[in-house]
Amino acid sequence: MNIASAEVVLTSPSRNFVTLKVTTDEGVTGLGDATLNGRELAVATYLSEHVVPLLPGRDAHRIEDTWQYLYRGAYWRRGPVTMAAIAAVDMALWDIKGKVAGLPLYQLLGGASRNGLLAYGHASGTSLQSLSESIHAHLERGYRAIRVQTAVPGINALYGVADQPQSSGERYDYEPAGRGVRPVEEDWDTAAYLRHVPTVFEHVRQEFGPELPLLHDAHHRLRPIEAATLGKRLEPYDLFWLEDCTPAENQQGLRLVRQHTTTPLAIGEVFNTGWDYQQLISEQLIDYVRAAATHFGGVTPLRKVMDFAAAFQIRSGFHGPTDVSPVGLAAQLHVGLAIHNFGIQEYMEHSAATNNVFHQSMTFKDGYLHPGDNPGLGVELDEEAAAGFSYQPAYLPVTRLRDGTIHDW
Ligand code: GCO
Ligand code: MG
Repeated sequence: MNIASAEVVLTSPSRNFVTLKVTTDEGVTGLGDATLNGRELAVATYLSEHVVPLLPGRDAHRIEDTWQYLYRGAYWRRGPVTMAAIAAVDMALWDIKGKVAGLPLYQLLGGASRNGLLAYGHASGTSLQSLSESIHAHLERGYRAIRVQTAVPGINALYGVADQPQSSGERYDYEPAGRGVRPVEEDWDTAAYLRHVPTVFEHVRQEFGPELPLLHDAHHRLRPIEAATLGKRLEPYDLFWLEDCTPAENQQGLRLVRQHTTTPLAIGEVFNTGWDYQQLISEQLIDYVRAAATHFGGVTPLRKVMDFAAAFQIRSGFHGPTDVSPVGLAAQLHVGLAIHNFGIQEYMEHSAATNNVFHQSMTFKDGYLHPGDNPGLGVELDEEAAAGFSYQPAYLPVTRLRDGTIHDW
């Protein structure tokens, strides 16, 4: 069975998504997610100009060979644009293989290692009171693990923080990419943040008790010694993890953080290959792999990095924001269900408009996700609905310090 054609679909129901649809000469179709938040058109062009023309005539079953062909064949390796494009092809071929076999993808990866995937939701608030309301609303929706983000006194605008809608049951609707031709600018003050965050967790533990798994994302904003300080200050509140405590390009910086704190660390949503994890995993500098199938070259390398991590008792915590499309989310749910070293899955819930474009077999029940048992990935694209939403420029924010210096965010 050969690939007959491939097509890039751009749609923007409530945010932009780049999807690859591969069709075989037997009429089987597969979907892949290539969404790169804020740089969508670069991946769409990479795919349509440099990848789609290479696909017709290739054996649709040779997933590993096609992955290596696109990765090694380009000569220019790694990078988010390249790896998102390869990811889309890889996912689409796994989707096809599952459909041909009549099996959900997780069955092809070894079968289920558990009944469902523990998911964490995003609670946040501009005040401690609205944060509490947001946590309550998430618990009512069934979440059993919660990421906690709040506004910080002295910082005017902070990414990832919004109030929970008042009517309970309503979806927490914070879409981090702001539509517009330029990014919005936010501000940052590390000292204010380091002072404030422990008081937030003190409040949350007092109200919700010791058992609820709590997570926090520092979003690459700290230097290693500051990250170590935060990890230490948060130890009394027993976090499930502290995420992206420092930008991980400086991998040795994690040694310093590790020497000072036992707060578990999660890193890697911006990584795009297993090599980015080499030192962090082999030196056991992290506890959770944050990669997303979409930005990491697809199902094939995600499975490989988790097998590498397993040797060091490191678990998964795949990146599942709303800018990973339902196709990308499904891919990592199948991997998460199959691997032994699953840890937790991020889940932000796509908007109703997105769910009308991408029909998902995935379920969320009592705090657990399951990819469903439809053959392949279990996601169908409604192309007519997709065509109703054209691409709109949207960017992640830019952050500056008080004196105007650009900062990590
Ligand atoms: C998370 C993330 C996201 C990213 C976003 C970038 O932990 O979910 O940090 O909010 O910033 O996916 O596109
Ligand atoms: Mg994050």
